[in-house]
Amino acid sequence: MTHASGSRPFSVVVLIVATLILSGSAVSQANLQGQWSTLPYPMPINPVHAALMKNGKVLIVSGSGNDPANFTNFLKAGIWDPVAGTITTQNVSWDMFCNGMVVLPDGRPFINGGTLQYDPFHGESRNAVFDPDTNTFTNVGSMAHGRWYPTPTVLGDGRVMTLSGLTETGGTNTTVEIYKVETGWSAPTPTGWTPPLYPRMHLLPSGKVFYSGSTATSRMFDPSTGGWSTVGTTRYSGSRTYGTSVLLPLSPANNYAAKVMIFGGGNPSTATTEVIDFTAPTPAWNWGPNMSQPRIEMSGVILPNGKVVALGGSLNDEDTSTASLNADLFDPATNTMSSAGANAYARLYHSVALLLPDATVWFAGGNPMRGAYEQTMEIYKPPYLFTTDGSGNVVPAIRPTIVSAPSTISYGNTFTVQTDAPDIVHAVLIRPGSPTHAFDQEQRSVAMSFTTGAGSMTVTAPPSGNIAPPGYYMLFVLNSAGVPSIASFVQLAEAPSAPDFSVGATPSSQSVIAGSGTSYNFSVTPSNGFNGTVGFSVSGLPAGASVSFNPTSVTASGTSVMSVSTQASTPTGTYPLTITATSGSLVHTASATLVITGGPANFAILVSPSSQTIQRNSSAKYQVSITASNGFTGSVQLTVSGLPARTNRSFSTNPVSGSGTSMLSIKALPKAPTGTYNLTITGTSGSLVHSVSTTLVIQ
Ligand SMILES: [Cu+2]
Repeated sequence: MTHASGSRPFSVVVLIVATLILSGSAVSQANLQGQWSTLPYPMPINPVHAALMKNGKVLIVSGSGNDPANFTNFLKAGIWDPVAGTITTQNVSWDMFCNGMVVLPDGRPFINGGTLQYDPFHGESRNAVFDPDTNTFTNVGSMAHGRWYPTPTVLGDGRVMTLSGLTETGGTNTTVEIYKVETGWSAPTPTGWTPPLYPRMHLLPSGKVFYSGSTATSRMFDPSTGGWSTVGTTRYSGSRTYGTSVLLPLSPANNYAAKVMIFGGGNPSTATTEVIDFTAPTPAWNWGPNMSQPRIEMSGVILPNGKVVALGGSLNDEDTSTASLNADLFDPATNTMSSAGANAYARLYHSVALLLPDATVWFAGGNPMRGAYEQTMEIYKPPYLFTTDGSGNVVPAIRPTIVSAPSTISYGNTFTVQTDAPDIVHAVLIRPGSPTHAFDQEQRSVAMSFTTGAGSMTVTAPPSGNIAPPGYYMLFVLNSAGVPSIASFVQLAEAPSAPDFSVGATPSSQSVIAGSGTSYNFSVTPSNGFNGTVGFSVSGLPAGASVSFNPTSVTASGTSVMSVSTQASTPTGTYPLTITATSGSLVHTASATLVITGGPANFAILVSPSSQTIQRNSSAKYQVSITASNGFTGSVQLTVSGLPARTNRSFSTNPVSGSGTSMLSIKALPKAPTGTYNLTITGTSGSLVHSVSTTLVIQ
């Protein structure tokens, strides 16, 4: 009993010590090199192509999967959910094996070309988009010619250029075509040179697209002209066949200085790397640090902290016995390589690697022999996911959490990110990867500047599409220990246009005689969903003129009639009118011209009083007024009619020139007949004749 009771504590102690040693040897390096593990479930189709989508799931495109036996009846794609640990597969309607895949700004993977026939391989001209919301493929417009092994590249304006690939008759496609979702494919533009298959292309902040290999001569494409130029020659003398190429992380801290790094390649392969710096007056390739092993059919994955994992491949192409299982971690800040541990399975031709939203790296596939592929999948947890506790034991690092982030951000604008961490030092967008054949056609890292407040950050989005093409990105924040959050997906797009309206007046000019009226139509045209109420005012009217609007306001869209009235006294002239339309803080103006003309020269005649009563043998006096208008200066001859007998009449002034008055005197003689007489006083000036009436009563 005592013996037994004494031995039990001993065995427990041994077990604990053994566990510590085991865990120590397994993870003591994890905070320095990271940690590799193998997923407990296989990949059921050959993962030749993979793209991380906006929902965090990975689209796997296999097509015939490098097996001609599958070509007629077994064309597959799949969706891997890394969080749920599930893989679903579906059929595809044509062979997307050997396509080029990028993700459109709207989040749909775009499958460019594929396999039209095996042995010899001919290229598909078809293209399809995959909708991650419905998990369906839809064909879109075909290219002018086929492409087998093309490289598509998303440009700064969201268009997709494609280069290379074998045509439907098996030759190399030596044209560039550019796809726009709204309008389809451009006409092909000849390159003037023959690119290799799966050329390695990077959109630079300049808006130009850099071709980094596999050949020793590098080139630049200018999408604005369609022209090509040579840029430099690699120090490695051969072709870096199935090496890889990475646009190193961009940052506002150095004004988005661009460097491209190329790794490995060749057969037998090289462990060398080279870097080209586009801020140099004459960019040229310079050696970078060597990897720990040579690699052909390798992968390179950008991590949220800016480091690059170089992994997989082999010394000799498609030779698993020379597989390079040691992974390397390149640090651009120090220009050094360090160990990223070692993965377990040979990953050669048709292997793929992706940064996942949880900041781990997925490594899958490998297909050096037709009809078989590596079904295991491995996960690499980089060193930033580990730390040491107070006793020096390696333990998982506490990760910062993005509590909230907007789903959409726009170029150059700020946005708010809430975190639970007080010590965020880095915020970065990483474009989800889309690797195939040793090159990721999509991955891109763009750091962002930010300010911090209590629990929140105000982050400034990248300034332009050439720095970060439109589309979905993983947003990571990193704390002061370099530990990344799990990513939030954000869509980067042009800022939506604010609702607004425009105005116009028709006709642009109206002419009116002083004293009469005219009108204009004043229209309100909405844009971007404007539905406000617009009121009107006008300035620039001459004296005596007035306007009214009918209706007095317009909501969203419509026309108001602007009526202008004038008086005879309104001065003639040309008047520029400014019509102002106001809806809240939105103010727009339109111009119109009002021309006021005089009518023909004329005069008016008045008499006062309208009636006089006199006795016989006495006189009445009437004042006759002549008023000139529109510059009348003529002589007005005055006459009077309607007088009875035995009366005399006289005008004090006759004729009257222009405006003036004349006194009409009427004398009733002693025997003048009594009665009431209507008198008509007439003024005559040439053809202008105007009359006025008054009354004379003789008693
Ligand atoms: Cu292939």
